Amino acid sequence: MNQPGKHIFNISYIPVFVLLVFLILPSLVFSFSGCGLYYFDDEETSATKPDVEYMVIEVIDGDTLVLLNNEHVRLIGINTPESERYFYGEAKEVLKLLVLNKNVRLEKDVDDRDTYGRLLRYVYLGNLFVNLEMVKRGFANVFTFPPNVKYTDKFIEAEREARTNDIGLWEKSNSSNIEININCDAEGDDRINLNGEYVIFKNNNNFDINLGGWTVKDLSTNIYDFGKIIFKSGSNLILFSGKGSDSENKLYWNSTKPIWNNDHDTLYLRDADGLIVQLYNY
Ligand SMILES: [Ca+2]
Ligand SMILES: [Ca+2]
Ligand SMILES: [Ca+2]
Repeated sequence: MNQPGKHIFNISYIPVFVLLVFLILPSLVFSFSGCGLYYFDDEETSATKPDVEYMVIEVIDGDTLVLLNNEHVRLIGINTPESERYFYGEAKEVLKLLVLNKNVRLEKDVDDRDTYGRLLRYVYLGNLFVNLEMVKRGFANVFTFPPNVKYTDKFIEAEREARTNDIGLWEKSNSSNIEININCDAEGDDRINLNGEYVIFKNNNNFDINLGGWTVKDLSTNIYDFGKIIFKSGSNLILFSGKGSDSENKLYWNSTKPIWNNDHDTLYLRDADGLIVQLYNY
């Protein structure tokens, strides 16, 4: 039974077997499937395969969650308020209600992960498209992460509807009569001439406003907090993007980079309760 010769014979075939299983078979799958890239991609993202459900064990904020396998997932195409901002808590609660302790499916666009190592995904609960639902309910605004733009049109349409209905983030302030003009393209290089970028606000309300707690935000995540200054009825106020010392009618963002994109951007002006005063699109 234990003939040494046979034993040696068997061992000598192990490398051939290994070669067959680990090199030849996968390459056959690779070439017959006709989607070699997808094959490798799937290996990379073994944490999230299409049509597999993943349990959500934690919701970090309105657009980030954690799976049972400890992967952090950033919901793409949308953005919800950061902590200590209005509607941060509400947005987080809504996402919790939707997905916490439930099984979700994930869909990738172009990029697999962001620079923080989070998976960039569209999230589905059954047939419910969660990213879109957050926008529909007015707790997220559209935020594209190029080249991940597969559903941008859907998100824009949903945001338009939420805005029209004044829900969530789009609830309107009583002091909405503020006129806005933006000089988005500074003379020369915007990155050098930061104060060549500015916004002019005009208070067309027939009352003065204490701007304490008011904010200006762009389409990205830049936010400016107004101090407790009085914005007189009928007067103008200029907000420059760069550095400087505030005076009665001139305020400085003190940003180190340009705020107002030259091609297109959106300015959200919110009052101390976080309600929308004015939304300026260009
Ligand atoms: Ca310029
Ligand atoms: Ca600019
Ligand atoms: Ca911007």
